[in-house]
Amino acid sequence: MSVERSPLQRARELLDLHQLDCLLITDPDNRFYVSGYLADDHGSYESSGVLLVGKSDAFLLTSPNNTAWAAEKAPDFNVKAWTRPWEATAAAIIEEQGWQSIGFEAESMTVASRQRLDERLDGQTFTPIGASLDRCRWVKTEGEIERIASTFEITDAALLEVLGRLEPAMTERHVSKLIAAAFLRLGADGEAFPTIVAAGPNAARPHHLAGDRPIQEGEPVIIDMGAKLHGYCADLTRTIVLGEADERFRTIYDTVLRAQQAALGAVRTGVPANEVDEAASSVIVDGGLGDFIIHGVGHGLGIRVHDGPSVNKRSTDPLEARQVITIEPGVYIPDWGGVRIEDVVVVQDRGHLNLTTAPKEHLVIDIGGSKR
Ligand SMILES: [Mn+2]
Repeated sequence: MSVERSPLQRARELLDLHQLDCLLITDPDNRFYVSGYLADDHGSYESSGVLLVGKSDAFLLTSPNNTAWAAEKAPDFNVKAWTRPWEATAAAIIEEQGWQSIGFEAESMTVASRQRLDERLDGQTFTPIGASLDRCRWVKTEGEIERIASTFEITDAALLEVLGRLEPAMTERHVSKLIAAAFLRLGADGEAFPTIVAAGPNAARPHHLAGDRPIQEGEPVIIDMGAKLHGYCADLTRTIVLGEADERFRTIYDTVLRAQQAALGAVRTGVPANEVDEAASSVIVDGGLGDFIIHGVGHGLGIRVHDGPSVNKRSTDPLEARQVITIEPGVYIPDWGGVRIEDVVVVQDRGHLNLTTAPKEHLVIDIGGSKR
């Protein structure tokens, strides 16, 4: 039986690795990951909390309004109400604990925060820890995998529900709003990102924002959606056609689907991520569509919808067990549209566990009575 290390234990391992006395955690996603305290931050100028993690003591600093809530969510932390600015409270704790070498997150610590700490401290060294804490998030605990799986139950059910209600001439935005409403009805906290509904030529842009275009029969429609629940994201893409799909769509769809199956088949512990990308892209290249690949096959997913590891031709890092990654090959043809098919899998020693259950074969939606 393997003993799973908690996020807090993993954060503490970084103290030894970087020879630090404490970590000052300012990134909101890492704060949630390490402490369990999930709160909305309104921007780098208005944090909802920061962590100070030492070898034996760990502190969560937050506004006096939030301390009771934070203490409930972060039982391993000594929760302290901050006095503004929070750097004054952080500096006082650092002094009190006698911490000399402090690791910080350069991506989220503002220059102003850094200066305010400097003004209040004397002689301590501050060392950026790079992405080392972000990287801890790449490999999930069993509890995290369960939470991600529940976001997929909602996401997959919402897709099926909305596909059953699609009609020609509905706008992209209308469909996007139906999906958001279905998420809430099914118990999600909200959307992990604004749902992409890209019809016809708009489907040639991977991150098209749902707009006013009415969906027309026979054109490709990319729907990219994900519920958010308890701080974790889902990410699901399907490409559908309302009414009848023509030969061109069927050929392209079939190629992308075979590419996805090849990539899924390549996933397992120890395989360099770029080999998974290559498994998909070689199928697309063989199908004569190589010029229309514009992104890597996948990315990590969890607290952030786009997280590590990247799964593209530049990422040579071997996949690790319990990483959660998307497998989403796509082709994008200007003026015509595109096809993308996305599932999310847990990397396992002998393959993968697919968290996505939404169908992906024959996604041509019969429009029944409304079809002329
Ligand atoms: Mn994705």
